[in-house]
Amino acid sequence: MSESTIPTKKTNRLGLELSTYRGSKTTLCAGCGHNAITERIIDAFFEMGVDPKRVLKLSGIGCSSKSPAYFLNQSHGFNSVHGRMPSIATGALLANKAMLAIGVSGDGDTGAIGIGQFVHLMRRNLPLIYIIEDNGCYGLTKGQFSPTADLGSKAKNGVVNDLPPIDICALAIELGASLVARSFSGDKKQLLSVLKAAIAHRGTAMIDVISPCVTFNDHDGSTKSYSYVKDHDEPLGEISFIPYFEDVTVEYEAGSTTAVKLHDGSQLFLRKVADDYNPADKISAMRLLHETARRGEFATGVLYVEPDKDDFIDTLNLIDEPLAFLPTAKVRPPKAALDEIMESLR
Ligand SMILES: Cc1ncc(C[n+]2csc(CCOP(=O)(O)OP(=O)(O)O)c2C)c(N)n1
Ligand code: SF4
Ligand SMILES: [Mg+2]
Repeated sequence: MSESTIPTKKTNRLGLELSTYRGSKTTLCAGCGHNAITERIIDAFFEMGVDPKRVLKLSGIGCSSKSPAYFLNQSHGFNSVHGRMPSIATGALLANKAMLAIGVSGDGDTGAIGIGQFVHLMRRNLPLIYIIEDNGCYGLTKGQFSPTADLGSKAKNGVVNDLPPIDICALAIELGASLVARSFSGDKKQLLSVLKAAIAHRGTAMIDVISPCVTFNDHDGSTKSYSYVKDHDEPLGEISFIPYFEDVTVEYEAGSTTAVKLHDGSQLFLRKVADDYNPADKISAMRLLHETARRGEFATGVLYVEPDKDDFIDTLNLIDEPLAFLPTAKVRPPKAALDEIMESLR
């Protein structure tokens, strides 16, 4: 299992140790990409100094969906039904908009049984970090192809996948998610920066993390194996992230770096991105995804970001106080108020 790179006794800006951000011991296979993602989530929440009691962890069903048990064990959690995490997240955030919500799903949980809920989640831009631990197969049920498996990719038993994949990032960009990224569980530095940007963002941060399944999908002929992904990873540019609470002035060469100011004031710097790439432009992002996919490559990094887009909670124009804390007298209108509404409908 990939270990955290942070010395254990160090404390963050809340005075909390890294151990506060850990969860139960993993029960996933040794070497599973999902374990490395868990470690980066722990590091990201620790380094951003997020209060674990303010965090809500959600998931569906699958090996990936077990992951929230392995991080932030002081946070609230809801391991939901297969493919139905988006509606649980929507309800929870409507009830308490002060929570910072992180959902972990799988390529099967999202792209197969959950695709209907996923597309409406993306359209709504709910303020949620949505991570897909993408191994191109249903790991928990012994490695069948999932909808992100590439055409022509081979299963361990030699069966060839004869269906084209869904590009989850392209779908999320098209539908309205306001931060869309792809990363690789084996790229610690990039994944950590992407996760911190997602914590700083307000809106749906959809992160597709290629996460090899060592037990069922790590052989020759698989396009989601460690060796294939290492050889075909095309990072969009180097990413650095400066949180709002660190007053660091970064010097960068104009023209070679794109700077993005996120919702909480944190800054994201994308270095050495191609001149014609604009992460605020959907067409740039879609072109990149199509061109790299045609070459059999994975474009990784922050592909698209729209920091100021209204999220679902903003569009509902809710009162400031989270609904969950309102007294009954406020959430249950008296009979007279209901009668008045009924009368107005006559
Ligand atoms: C309603 C329902 N249908 C089918 C299943 C069986 N099932 C459990 S996990 C899973 C797929 C998981 O794949 P993925 O989301 O990619 O997660 P992974 O295990 O690969 O991380 C399936 C089909 C189920 N639990 N519930
Ligand atoms: S079966 Fe695959 S996805 Fe599931 S824990 Fe093992 S390596 Fe990970
Ligand atoms: Mg999977």
